[in-house]
Amino acid sequence: MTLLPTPQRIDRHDGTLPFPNTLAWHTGPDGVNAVSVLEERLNSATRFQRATSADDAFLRIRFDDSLPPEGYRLTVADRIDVVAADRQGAGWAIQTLLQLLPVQVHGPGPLQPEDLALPRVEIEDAPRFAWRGSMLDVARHFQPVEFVLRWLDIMAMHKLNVLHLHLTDDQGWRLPVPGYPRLTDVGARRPGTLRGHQPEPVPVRHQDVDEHDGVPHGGAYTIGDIQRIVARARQLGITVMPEVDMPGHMEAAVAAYPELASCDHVRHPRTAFGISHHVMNLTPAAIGFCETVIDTLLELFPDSPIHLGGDEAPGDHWFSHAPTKARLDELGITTAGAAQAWFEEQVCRRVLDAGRRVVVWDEVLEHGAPEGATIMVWRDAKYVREAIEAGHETIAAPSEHTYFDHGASLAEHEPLSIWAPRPMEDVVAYHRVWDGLDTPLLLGGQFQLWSEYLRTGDRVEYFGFPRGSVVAEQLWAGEPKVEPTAEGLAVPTARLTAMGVNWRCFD
Ligand code: TNX
Repeated sequence: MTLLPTPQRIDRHDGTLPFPNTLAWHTGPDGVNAVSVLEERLNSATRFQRATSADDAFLRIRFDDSLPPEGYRLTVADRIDVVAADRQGAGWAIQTLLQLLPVQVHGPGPLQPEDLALPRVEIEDAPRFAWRGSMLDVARHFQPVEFVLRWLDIMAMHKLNVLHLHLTDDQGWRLPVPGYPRLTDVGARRPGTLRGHQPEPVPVRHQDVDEHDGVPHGGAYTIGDIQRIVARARQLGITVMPEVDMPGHMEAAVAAYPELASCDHVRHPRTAFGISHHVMNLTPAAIGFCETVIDTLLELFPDSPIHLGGDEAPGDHWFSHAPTKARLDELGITTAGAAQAWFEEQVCRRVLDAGRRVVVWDEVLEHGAPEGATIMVWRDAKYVREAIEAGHETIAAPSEHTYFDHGASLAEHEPLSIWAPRPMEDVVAYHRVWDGLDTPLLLGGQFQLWSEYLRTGDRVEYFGFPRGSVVAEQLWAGEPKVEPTAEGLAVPTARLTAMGVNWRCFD
């Protein structure tokens, strides 16, 4: 039995506990979700029933707020006892319980009731980091709501608790915004996609490649879709953090509403990738648009942090776009860096004033990030320490360890992916990022699946796992405890197989 992530402490005792044909459970209102998750997985073998009293229950969940956040104690003796710090802790105890059962409980069933027997154990557990995320880029290639819901199940199995949904980019806008129907119509459909690989960025300043394959690509979520995602995530103990990238990576929005443009290049969402110079303008109307989008995010994603992007926004057009130039002159701003800093101040303030955490990419640090903004580091792990020294809460998502749009190998049978590979050695080394860093400002980290070259859900899974499992392990346990080899990960990958995940086999 390999539990992943590895719990803090596990004591095994002799013997097993068979499951009853009808499982009686007892808990308070905060434990009901956790029971429902267990029931979903086991109901092809066992009936679930609320017990009349705790004494009659086979499964009991109670709460003790002296445990560390998200922590739990799980005892399997003559019955199952869970003591959890909070709702999430109860959910993680259930995920651990599922991992103590045959791997087939992660599949669609049916299960033979007599196969359900638990080893007698006592487990005490809590995560090293409060932020354990994964990022899906549904902007470059759209994924239907069913895929996102399934992804949440895969995350929960790994005790990952933040789904970062990258909802908008140059290539497509997937977020419904009341009053702006063209965003999810014009802005959600591109006429084709770049053939082959994006040309090397340097020294070519202008990376537009207008030629494409002529195969239209599109899709957007409805408000109902978003509500389903948020509700399911909540049931599993996961927060969904939406990202709307601004003021760069906005060609799709500009295509939908040309008044947001800073140049006249954009006719439709971008068909190529790379860094676009066709950023949003900085007129009061454009800032007003961003504020409406932010208000929509605050409403559709209650209690969530809000990610406002801020990466890769070359501002050269701001000085050739007369209305933006006039506004910047008024403000006495003479450089693109200062202009972006001013922009970030406006938009981040909107989120902070609503009492929410606002997250931006590490480029924003360069010209002084707004006070109170959380920095998500991607370019290089060295910025983790820089962000912390500047007093910001920080999330470690460094490309060199956690960008899984880079293939696990560049062997010739592998699918085309973005530039350099990210082999397992680089993933296992992730925890060195926080070596000797003992500060509450480091919230945790996440792995990312940018989807320029990941066109289908199957591809996202292939690039995501098992490297994502190794990140989840480090964020929970603080370091990699399971051997990241075919043997070490045999059981965790068998669980992925049971779920039907298209994970990548070892070389
Ligand atoms: C950089 S990470 C980007 C993304 C790309 C990614 C590809 C970041 C904030 N910007 O737009 O998809 O590289 O690896």
